[in-house]
Amino acid sequence: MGLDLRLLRLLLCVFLVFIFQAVEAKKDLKSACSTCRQITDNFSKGLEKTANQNFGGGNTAWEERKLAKYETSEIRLMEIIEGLCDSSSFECNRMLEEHEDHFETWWFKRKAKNPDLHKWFCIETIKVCCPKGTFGPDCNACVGGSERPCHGNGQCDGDGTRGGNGKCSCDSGYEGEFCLDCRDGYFNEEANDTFSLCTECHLSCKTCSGPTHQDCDECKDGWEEDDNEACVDVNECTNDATPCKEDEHCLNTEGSFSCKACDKVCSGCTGPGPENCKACASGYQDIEGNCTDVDECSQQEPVCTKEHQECVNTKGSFLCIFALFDFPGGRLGVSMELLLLHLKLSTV
Ligand SMILES: *[C@@H]1O[C@H](CO)[C@@H](O)[C@H](O)[C@H]1NC(C)=O
Ligand SMILES: *[C@@H]1O[C@H](CO)[C@@H](O)[C@H](O)[C@H]1NC(C)=O
Ligand SMILES: *[C@@H]1O[C@H](CO)[C@@H](O)[C@H](O)[C@H]1NC(C)=O
Ligand SMILES: [Ca+2]
Repeated sequence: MGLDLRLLRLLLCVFLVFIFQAVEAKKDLKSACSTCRQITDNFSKGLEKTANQNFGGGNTAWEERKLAKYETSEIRLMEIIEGLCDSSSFECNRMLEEHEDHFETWWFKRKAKNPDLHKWFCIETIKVCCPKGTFGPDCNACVGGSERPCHGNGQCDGDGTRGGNGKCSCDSGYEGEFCLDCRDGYFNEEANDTFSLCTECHLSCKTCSGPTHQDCDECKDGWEEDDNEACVDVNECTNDATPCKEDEHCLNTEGSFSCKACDKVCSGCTGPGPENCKACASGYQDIEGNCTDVDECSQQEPVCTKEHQECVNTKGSFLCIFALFDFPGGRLGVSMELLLLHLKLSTV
């Protein structure tokens, strides 16, 4: 029993490692192709950069006679190769080192017949890439065919590389193995066996068969069908049971609603500002429909009762402060006013 179990575990481990390596290898094949493409792209850039160049130095005439023309010279090739890889790009330098002789072969022997370096080098010679629209070790056609992979509505996994599985990941709005179906929230504007155009529904529809709010099959949350079977906004704010908290008022929006804080003079409100209070917050009183600050300091009953205390009215409240400003020369009225000013600035 114990031995069987151990064997089973070992097999499982081997299996997992195998799978892991397979996955890694597939990823490697994709990135190898992308490295190769960068190299050949940089080769084209190098060709452009050196297009109008000559042999350096003053003795050009002599050198031109002595050596091959610069255009097809080894010197030009070396100059181009030097600029292919960034020194920090490990993958690039490794690939270049491994295959540098291929560049010489192409430069001196194959260029005329195979002017497309990417095709000759990456696809046909070192076999890390595939032609566009194909994928995998044998460059098989992507799902939907190599002409229009995924019927033009998605990305074929591994497209143009020796990796991937050729399956589609569809663009937004499309779904299905072939990216011909429309996702919820989109409708088919045009379709045949090989072509599909999905367009977004009206924002009120969850699903639809056309572009307007009358073409919805089902309304989105926050919308409801009216008498004409069109989806219209639900006004959440007319409901008796308001969806907002007590110190908030409800604001209806298209497809939704929001809750906004009441003005600070209100205790509950039906809208913004001090004019929509249901009742006044404490420290405020209703004066002809407006919630107005109560001046506690001018009430008959004094609110600050300790010795040397002065009452200072604030919006919605009041303060009792010690006013010990009795100097030998008398009270400092100016200082008191400054103090009040300061208090107002910091409490309003
Ligand atoms: C291609 O050349 C550019 C500029 O010389 C460089 O920044 C880039 O890293 C090169 N590509 C690679 C893969 O090294
Ligand atoms: C499908 O529709 C597209 C776009 O209208 C058209 O180009 C294509 O020829 C059609 N294919 C078939 C098989 O009808
Ligand atoms: C209520 O307050 C507003 C803003 O301060 C003011 O314009 C309005 O005249 C006031 N209404 C009454 C009835 O006092
Ligand atoms: Ca609404």
